[in-house]
Formats: sequence, structure tokens, C-alpha cells
Amino acid sequence: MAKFPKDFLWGGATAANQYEGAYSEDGKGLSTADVMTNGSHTEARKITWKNPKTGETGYVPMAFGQAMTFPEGAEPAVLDGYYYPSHTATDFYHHYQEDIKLMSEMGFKCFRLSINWARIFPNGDDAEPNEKGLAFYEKVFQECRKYGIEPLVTLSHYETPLNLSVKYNGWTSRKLIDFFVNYAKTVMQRYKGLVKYYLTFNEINMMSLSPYMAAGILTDDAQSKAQGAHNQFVASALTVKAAREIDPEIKVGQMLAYGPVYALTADPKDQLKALKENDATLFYSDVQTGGRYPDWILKKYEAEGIELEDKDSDYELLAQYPADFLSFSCYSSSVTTTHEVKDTTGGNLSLGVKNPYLKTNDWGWTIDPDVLRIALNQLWDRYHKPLWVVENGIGVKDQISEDGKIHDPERISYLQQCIASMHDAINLDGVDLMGYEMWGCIDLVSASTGEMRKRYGFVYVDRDDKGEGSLKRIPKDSFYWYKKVIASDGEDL
Ligand code: BGP
Repeated sequence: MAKFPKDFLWGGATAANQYEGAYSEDGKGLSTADVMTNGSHTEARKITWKNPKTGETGYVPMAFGQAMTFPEGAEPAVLDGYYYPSHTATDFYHHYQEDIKLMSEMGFKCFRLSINWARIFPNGDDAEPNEKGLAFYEKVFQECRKYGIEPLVTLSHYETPLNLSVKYNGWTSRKLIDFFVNYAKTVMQRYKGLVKYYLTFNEINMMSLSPYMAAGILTDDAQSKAQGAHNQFVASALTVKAAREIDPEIKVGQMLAYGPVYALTADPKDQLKALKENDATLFYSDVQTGGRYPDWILKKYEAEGIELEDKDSDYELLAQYPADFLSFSCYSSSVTTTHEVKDTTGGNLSLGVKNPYLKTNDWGWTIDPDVLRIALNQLWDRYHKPLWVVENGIGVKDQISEDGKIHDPERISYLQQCIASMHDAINLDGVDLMGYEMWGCIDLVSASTGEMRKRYGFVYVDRDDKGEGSLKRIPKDSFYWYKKVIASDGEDL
């Protein structure tokens, strides 16, 4: 069997708000993630709020298809009596040396992590950056370099400084473009020579399901989402432009959530529905990676009365500075139909139609390793830009066995098949794939549910859903398996 390329960037991925903890240490400001309490696999996470004038408090659901409507005068706020998983998470902030060492033991070539914007600019619109925040990530990147690990840095992973959310309604405001680009320039300058790969917005298309999580937007209507996406596209293009000026070695990628939609039947109406649903996701990469708005979305905006606050120069920027590469997360596929069906199943933050050919995990996500090859082919054919799988994996309720070890055969088997899928995309289909970052490589908090028991890692972290536990790190069986995979360039699965 042909191997993976020698320079293939094997590794794992994390996000600041799900992993770091230390939410108010060393001058960090509050982020939108810090006011999100937990949910469960059947119940949405909640955003807690307070009305500063009346003192009234409450919460609104974060997603799972439920509308998010804040009462008049309500502002997201940290309240007593709620548990906020991001506040402590699995404490990478104080365990980074130990964790990066574990990654190096597995042979990681790359580590995807995010910078928490509110550590660098606590209010988002501050004139000067917070030196302690900058210094923290500098130490982290130096630690990576010590082991020859290439950092891949997401600039905004499901968090925005809370002040920008409250004061400007998040990314609905064009002011956010300037604040973000200033932040991006600050870190790209500071980490010049230490960081080569950046991603602008995690899963930018999640705007359509949760504008709050994706963009700190407190209103849940089509106009807000369209404007939020437009502003993030322009900010991404300006980040690419700034990177060219700061250091031509830097590559800035897009990050998309892409698990293709299948049609349930051969009924052409089902086929068309699936095509349009995939297009609705690929709209985000058509703009950010392809460099232009597709015609259908302009028709849609016109029909729905959506008017973008834009400038002609925005479209020139989008065409001139598209993303250098397209990275994506891929966990599962979903199914659509025009016919009436009874069985529904879970998906990332939403519910869909059950696929009769696939099993699901405990959270209802389909287990579909083939989807990776399908997605890679579609994206490669559409854009012909280098691709990068920056999230993939399976949430499992891992337990410590009586022998003190964590046996996770389900994870190993799933990942074996996913890696085989990528292998075929490279070697049989000719896809240019830069690397593979397994999601949540060291256990961390789940984004959709806020749970700890939904674990993805090669390394177990002793912490539970109430936030209790020693935080001890224990390698799972998959840790030793992945080490062998990397050492053999993906040949020994
Ligand atoms: C993606 C997010 C991650 C991550 C992952 C797994 O959507 O980018 O932040 O958490 O999904 O999802 P979950 O944690 O909900 O299982």
C-alpha cells in the first residue's frame, strides 16, 4: 500500500474555550463562550443573560434548531448557580508543557489550537494588546517548536470577546472587521517565525445554525447571518493580505464544517434537495476559497429582501485574496428527503433524517468513514486548492477499566477507516491533502453539549460533567495505536 506523503502533517486539534480554562487569568476578558452553560445530547446548551437595568436573569437555547431570542434589554452574562464548562475546561493553560510532550510522544508533526481573542484584546476594541496573553501563546508555540511540532492556529474558534457581542451585536457590525484584522496583525507579527499556518474562523458556515457561537451575534434572523458572514469574509481576505505583507511564508486557510448531505432516494426531487443543501454549505467556501459570491445566493438574498451593507472594494478583496488552502471538519454525513419520514437522528447542532445504512454514536452522529473521501473529492474538484482535514473523530463515553487503562477499540476502528479513506483520496483520486488533525486529541469539553463525557481524545483527562476530577492525563489504547500510524507514515493501521 502506498504511504502518505513524507511531509504529511499528522496531529491533533483543540480549541481554546474547550481546552484552556483559566477564563479570567492574566488579564483575559470574557468571551461569548464564557457565558454558555452546559446542555446534554438531547437538550441545547444555554446562554445565560441579565438585564442590567432591571436585574432580571434567565437563559436562551444556543442551537439544535431552536430560535435564540433574547428578551428586550438582556445581555449575555455570567450568573451565580450555573456551571460554565469553559471556565476550567481541561486546563491546558496550566498543563501545556505536559500536553505538548504527550503529543510529541505520539509523534505529532502538527498541533491545531486556537488563540482566545479575549486573551489578546480583552474587550475586543482595546487600543493595546494584553502582554500576558501574548506571552502565554509565545511560550506554547516555543514548546511546540522544541519538539518540531508545527502549530496550526485558529484565530477565532467559537468565541468572540463578549464586549463586541453586547456593544456591536457581534459580526453584524463592520467595525468587527477592523478589530479582527488588528488582532490578526498583532499576533502574526508577534509570532513571526514561530507560526506559519493560520485559520481565520472555525466552521464559518455554522453561522447559519448558531450566529451566536460562530459570530457573537445576538439576533437570529437571515439578515444578521448574511451580514455576519459577509463581514467575516472581508476580514478573512484582509487577513490574507496582511499576512503577505508581514511574512510571505505565512499561509492563511479557510475552515469549513463539511459532512455532505445524501439524498434518501433516487427521486430527482430528493437529489435536487441534497444538491441545494450542499450548495448552502459550499456557499461559504465558494466565497472565501473560490473568491466570489455564487449567483444563486444573490438571487436568494434578493427574493428574501436581504440587503448587505457592502462596498465594491469588498468584492475586489474577496477575488484578490482568497484563502491559501481549504481546511475542514468532517465527522458524519446527513440525509435529506422531500418524502415524509418518521426516524430522525442527531447531527452537529441539529437534527436530520436517519440513514438506513449507517450506525450512529451515543449522540446520534452517523458513523461514516467513507464520507471523508467523498468530501475530499468534492472539495478538490470544486476548488483545486490544497485541502486539510483539521477535525475528525468520534465522541465516546470512555471509562477507566479495572486494569487502570482506557480501552477504546471503537475509536481505533473508526479512525483506521477514516485514515484509509484519506489514503484512497490521495493515492487513487489525486487529492492534494496537507494533513490530518484528529479532533480533541487530549480530552476536552464538547462544543455542542458542554459535556465532558463526550470524549474524543487519545489521552484521557480525569474530569467530569460537574467540573470535578484531578485533571490527571492518562494515555488511552488509541494513543499507542496513533503513534504507530504516524511512525509508519500511515501504513501500519
Ligand atoms: C466542531 C467544532 C469543535 C468540536 C467538534 C465536535 O463542530 O469545531 O469545536 O467540539 O465539532 O463537536 P462536539 O464537541 O459537539 O462533539
